[in-house]
Formats: sequence, C-alpha cells, structure tokens
Amino acid sequence: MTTDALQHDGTTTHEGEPAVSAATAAAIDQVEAHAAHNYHPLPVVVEHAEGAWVTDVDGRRYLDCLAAYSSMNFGHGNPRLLAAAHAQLDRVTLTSRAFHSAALGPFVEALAELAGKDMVLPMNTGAEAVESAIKVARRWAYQVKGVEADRAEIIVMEGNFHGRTTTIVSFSDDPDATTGYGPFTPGFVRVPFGDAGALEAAIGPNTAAVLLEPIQGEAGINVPPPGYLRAVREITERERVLMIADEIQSGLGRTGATFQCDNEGVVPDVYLLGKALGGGVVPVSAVVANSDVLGVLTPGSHGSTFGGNPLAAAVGLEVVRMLQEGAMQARARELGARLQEGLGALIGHGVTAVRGAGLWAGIDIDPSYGTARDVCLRLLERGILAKDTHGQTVRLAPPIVIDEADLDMLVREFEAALAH
Ligand code: IF1
Repeated sequence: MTTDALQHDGTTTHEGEPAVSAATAAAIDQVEAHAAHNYHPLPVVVEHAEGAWVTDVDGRRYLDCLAAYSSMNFGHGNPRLLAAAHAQLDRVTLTSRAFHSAALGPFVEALAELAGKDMVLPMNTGAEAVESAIKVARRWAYQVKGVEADRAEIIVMEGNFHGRTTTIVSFSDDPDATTGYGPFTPGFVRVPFGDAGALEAAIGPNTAAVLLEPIQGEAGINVPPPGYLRAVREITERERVLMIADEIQSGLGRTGATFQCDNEGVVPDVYLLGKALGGGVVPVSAVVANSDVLGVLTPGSHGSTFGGNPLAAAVGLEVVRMLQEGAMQARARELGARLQEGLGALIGHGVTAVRGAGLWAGIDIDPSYGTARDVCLRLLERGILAKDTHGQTVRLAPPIVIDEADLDMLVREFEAALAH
C-alpha cells in the first residue's frame, strides 16, 4: 500500500512523487492493492483519450508522447479504426481457427502484400509473434536447411528486447528481465548490436536465424551504424540464415516508413509485427514471410485461440489500408525531422545525445540535470507524458497524428523541464 499524506489542498503525495488529487490517489491505491506490482507508472490516471491527447480522472489533459510504446501510432480513438471495430463488433468477434471467418482472408492478403511477402501467421501479442518466429526458424532449420535435430541456434543482439516470455528472456542480457526466471531455453547466441563482423563470426552450421530489432527500443532507441542492416542482410543471405526483423516497435510508420528496414533498403526474410498493427484497439501481431519459410507450419503444429480473430482482422485490415496510402509514413518523416531538429538544439544544454528515426527519439539526459525519470516527472507537471528507459534516456514517440503546434510545444516544454 502507498504512504499517503493528505495535503491541506486535498491533494495527496505518494512517497517521492508529486502531489496528486484525491481521485488520482484513490485510483492508484486501488491498483496498488489489487494488481501485481510489475510496473511503477507515473502518478497519472488516464480516463479518456483522443488523437495525441489523454485526459486524467480530474479532467487534466496531457500530450501523450509514449503512444503505448508505439501502439497508438494512429492516435487515440482513430475514427477509421473505431469504425472498423464497431462494424465488426456487430458481426462476429471470435470463431477460433477451428472454422474459417470472413474477416481473416482480406486481412492476411493485404498484410502480406504490404510486406511484399506471400504468407502471414496471425497472432496477438508481440511476444507471441517472436515465440512463433523462433519455432518457425527452428523447424525451417531442421526441415529445409538440414540442421541436426535439436541443434538449431538463433543469433540475437546484446541489448535486445523482444518480450517477456520465458524463452524470450532466456536470451536477454537485462538482469531485471531475467533474474529469478531460470532455467532458461538454450539455443541462442548473443553478439554485439551493430557489429557485422561479430555476427559473421558467430554463424555456424547450426545457425537457423538472426533475430534483431532494426532500431533497439528498450535499450534506448539505439540506431545501428549506417550500412549495418545491409551487412546483416548480405551475410545471412550468403550463409543461408534467416534474417528476422522485429519491427514490433519500429514498424508501421513510426520511423517514417512502413518498416524501419525500408529506410535501410533491406528486405528481411521475416517481419515480426505487433503493437500498432492492432491500432491500439485490440492486440494484433503477425509473423510475415514467404511460404518457403512459414510453410513449415502444418495443421496442428502451432496455434492460438485468438490469433487472427475477426475483430483483430477487421482492425488490422484498416491499419494496413491506412499504411498502403503512405500518409502516416510521410507525416512521421516530416514531423520527425522537426522533432530531431528541435531536440538537437538542446545538446549541451541538459541533453548529451539525441537518437532516433522518424517520430521516435531517445534523448540522453546530462546527469547533472537529473535522471530521465526526474525529467519525465517534470514533463508530467507540464502536461506531457513521456517514459524513461535505462536511467538516463527519455524516449519520445507521440502518435503520428500529433499536430505541428503540439510538437513544437513538446520541444519547448522539454527544454523547460530540463531547466526544472
Ligand atoms: C513491457 C519495453 C518497449 C518490443 C519489441 C517485442 C515486444 C516489444 C521490439 C513484445 C514490447 C513493450 C513491452 C512493455 C513495454 C514495451 C517496451 F520497454 F518493454 F521494452 F516498447 F520497449 N518486440 N515492448 O518493444 O511485445 O508482447 O509486449 O506485445 O513489457 O514493459 P508484447
């Protein structure tokens, strides 16, 4: 339970955090009393949201600069996505894959076409897409490449984040993600992110795939050196190793392209998609590849109760249709350039580095100005929602629908929050 001190103005303070209203404190206490403490959220309780803005239980508005870790690329309450969801709600929402549903075919056909591939495995969460890709890569290694049974290896990156399941954290190098969860799944080799030579040296006869984020999100919006992704593509092609791009956070317009791989002129063997694929309305994820890879899945060899459900398919189809138009990608490019320029001017004035692509930025805070969480708390006071990662980095990923005036206000308030 939290330690509340009721202030004279009716606000309460949670240890070490800014004063909040009684309504906010009550909501926080209720969650703290009954939900697992696997998060330490900022002291704000959202009740309504529209576009790039959210409103808390006291009616106070905040600019959402996290977008649910890039799930809300198309804005809260996107009219096209809600219309698609509302229409499907009145038809059928779930059949399981034991039967066909009319909504699945149009979605998987459109998504495959968007990715330039010919097959889709529809799942629900990002971690499920990653787990499914690990199983597909292993089965492909045994059945197509001819790797000895149970010997397949998948090369992953130092600093990776691909989800929270036991197999995925098996190859994490983040103690917060791994401590106390062993024993771990074998068959993974970790190499430094951005080092093509190390990757090449790690490939052996049992290597099935390389799994990587084109830009590492949780690690702090780490952009690899120019040409790195191209080198990964060339090496994996030559060594007959699957290149699996986890675009769950970097994809679907966030970096100013349909996929971050597009920005590097790279086409991976497998795309992993999630988050914004469901438009922030329902969980939708997918493994997208050609049938020479996904064809290793046969009836009964993989599945999911909700994977490819009609409601998910209807929303996912509308997301794909929006991306096929290209306006979201173009907007992320234009606004992203404006954001990077504005943030770049803060280097040497409380900011030590700015990284990112499109409308996605990682800003390293000079420790003499506080921690990233300190800056996020100051931004909260100023009506901006942002999230820190790994101590000194603030990540910004507003919905792509944010308008220019709000983006400029964001940069001004970020500068002011540094000066606290
Ligand atoms: C949390 C982080 C981001 C992802 C990539 C797969 C997944 C994620 C590149 C799994 C999920 C989420 C998970 C959420 C917070 C957020 C996160 F801080 F955890 F690391 F975005 F960076 N691949 N990322 O970023 O997708 O199963 O969650 O749908 O776990 O705290 P999921």
